[in-house]
Amino acid sequence: MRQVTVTEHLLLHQKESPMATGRFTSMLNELILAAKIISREVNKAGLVDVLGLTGEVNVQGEAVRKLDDYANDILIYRMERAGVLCAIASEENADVIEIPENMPQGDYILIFDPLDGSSNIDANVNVGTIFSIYRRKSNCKCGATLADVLQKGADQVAAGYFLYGTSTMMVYSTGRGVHGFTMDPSVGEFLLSHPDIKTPGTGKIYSVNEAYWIYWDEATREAVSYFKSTDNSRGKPYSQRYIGSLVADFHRNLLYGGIFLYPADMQDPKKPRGKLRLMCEANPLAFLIEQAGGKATDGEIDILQIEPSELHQRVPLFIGSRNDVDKVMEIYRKHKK
Ligand code: AHM
Ligand code: MG
Repeated sequence: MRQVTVTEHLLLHQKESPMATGRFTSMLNELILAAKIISREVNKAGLVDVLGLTGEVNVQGEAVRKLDDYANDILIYRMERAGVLCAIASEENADVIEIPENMPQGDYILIFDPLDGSSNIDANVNVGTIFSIYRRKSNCKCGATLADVLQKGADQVAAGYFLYGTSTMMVYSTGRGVHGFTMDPSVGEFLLSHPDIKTPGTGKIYSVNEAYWIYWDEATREAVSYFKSTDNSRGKPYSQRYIGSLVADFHRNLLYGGIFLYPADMQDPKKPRGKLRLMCEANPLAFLIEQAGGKATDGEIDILQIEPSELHQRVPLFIGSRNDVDKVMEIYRKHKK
């Protein structure tokens, strides 16, 4: 087998990087193992219904749980034992998860969305795990606090996602390009399949839940109209694609070029700042898109420059090909005047 595995890639590619420590590699390996377990369960998801195992207890006598809870539990269990973290934060947990006192601690902080798009699972639609890694800034050997976790996206040391789709993929960056790996199930390894991904400067796809048009402000409506009209830089409408799994919509647009929009739904009292979370969704994807030559903004400022004030804060998100994101920002600026 001559293909490059993730660990090999990390070691080769990051030789001069501070990330080339055994500790970072072992953290990533632990994350990969958790993702392989989640992938296995996601692949079995259809069988659960077919075989009628949806009762409280499955044939092994284990309780059948929702897959997003399962993914969350696996990630927490494995990662708190990795010996390199001082804190974990998950989309599914209200507060920062401390590393138990009897476990070895490190200075990395891991934030994740365990199963993004999980409402799509029963329809066999792609879902994924999104992750973001920081280093603790304070020197204290004590447990990390919320203040340690609330760092801006630009301070991430690595980010990525696992996509459970037609194949299982891992896409990650440590700030030296974006690299994609595809799982070869016959050997159980992620093999380098998409080295140094660059996203096109201008895309041909826009992805938004247009049903919320009624809730949008004029700037958002004008931005979406731009992508639908013939009066844009392409001289023809973009294609509209929306899966409803951020990680899958992002992955497709990363490869083909395009823009994903989840604006503030101004008129919807439930989503005045949109739906997506800064820390576990927007920041890691913004880190990746910038590394791939694209851009991410909340309409005004770069996502990576936003100082977080709470763990689960929501943020409007416009992310993708640089020229398309710039166009949205230009329209927003015009409307602010
Ligand atoms: P989730 O984290 O509860 O799965 O919600 C986030 C998901 C994203 O994956 C997706 O982009 C978005 O919700 C879709 O929301 P909507 O149905 O409002 O378009
Ligand atoms: Mg999500």
